[in-house]
Amino acid sequence: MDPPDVHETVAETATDIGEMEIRGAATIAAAAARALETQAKASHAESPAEFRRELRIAARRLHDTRPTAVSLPNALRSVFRRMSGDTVDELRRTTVAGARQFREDLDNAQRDLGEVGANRLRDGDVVLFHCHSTDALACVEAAVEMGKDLSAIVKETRPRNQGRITARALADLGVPVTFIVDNAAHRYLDEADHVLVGADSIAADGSVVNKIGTSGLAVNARERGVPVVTAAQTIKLNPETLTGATVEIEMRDESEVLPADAREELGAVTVENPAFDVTPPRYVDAIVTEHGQFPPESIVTLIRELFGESTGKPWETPPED
Ligand code: RUB
Repeated sequence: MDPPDVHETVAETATDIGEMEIRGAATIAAAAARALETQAKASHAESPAEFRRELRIAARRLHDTRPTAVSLPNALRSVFRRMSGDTVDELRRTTVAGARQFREDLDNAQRDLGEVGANRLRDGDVVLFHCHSTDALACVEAAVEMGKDLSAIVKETRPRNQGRITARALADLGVPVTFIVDNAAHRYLDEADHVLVGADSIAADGSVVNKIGTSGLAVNARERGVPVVTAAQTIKLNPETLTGATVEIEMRDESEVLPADAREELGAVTVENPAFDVTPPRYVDAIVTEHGQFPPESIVTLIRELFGESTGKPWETPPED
C-alpha cells in the first residue's frame, strides 16, 4: 500500500516499471523523471520541507522497482540536483523544469550517440542484436538516414522476447531482419559484421551489465572476431562501481520462464530467472555514447569527468525530517 502522499501516477509508473510494461533503461529513466514531475505539480505541500519529503517518498517508490538499470537512480538524482528554492512554488517550478530538462537531455543524447554509432556501420553490414535497446536502435536509425543499407539478425531474447520488439522496430526502419532463437546465435555470428547491444549499467572498469545472454554472445563474438559494440548514453554509467560484480542483478519470477503447468510437471527443481549479466570489458570493443566512442578501459575517466563525487541518494534521507 502506497503512503497517501504518493501521487497515483508515481504509483502506476512504479508498478509498470516493476511489471516491465515500462522497460529498457532509457525509457525507465524518462518515465521516472516524468513521474516526479507529476508529483511536484500535484503537490499540496504547505512547506518546503513537506514538499521535499513528498518527493523523496515518490523517488524511493520509483527507485525500489528494479535494481539493475543505473539510469533509474541517475535520473532521480538528476531531478533532485535541479530542485532548489526556499518556497514550495520555487521548489515546484525547479523540479518540473529539471525533470523536463532531464528528458530533453535524454532524447538529445540518444540522437547524438546514434550518429556516433552510425559511423561505425558501413553500407551493406549485417548487425546482430540481443534484447531491445533504444540506444542501439538509434545507431541503426541514424545509419539508415545516412543512406546506408543494413540488415539485421535478431535474437529472440528469452524469456521476455524483447527481440520481437527489436525485429518490429528494425522492420519499420526498412531493415531486413532474420529472427533467430537464442541458441542459434553462435551459428549466425559468421554472417555478422557487428554485435550491437545496449546497457543497463556500465561499471567504472568498462564492464557492461545488460540483458542476460549478452556475456555469452560477446565471448562467442570475440572467438569469431566479430566486434561487440555497446550503445549507451552516459546516463547508463554507474558512478558507484568499480566492476560490474557490484551491480545487483535482478532475479525475476520463475513464471516468466515456465508456464504454470510445465512448472508443475518439473516438480522439485529450482528455477532461476536472472534478468541481466555482466560482460567483462575484455569482450567489449567500443562503448558508444553521446560524447563519442570509448574503449571500455577509458570509461573510468568519463565517469570521473561527468559524475565527480555526486553519487548520493537524496531519497534515502529519512522522510520524517
Ligand atoms: C532491457 C535491456 C536493454 C537496456 C538498454 O532489459 O537489457 O538492452 O535496458 O535499453 P529489460 P535502452 O527489457 O529487462 O528492461 O537502450 O532502451 O536504454
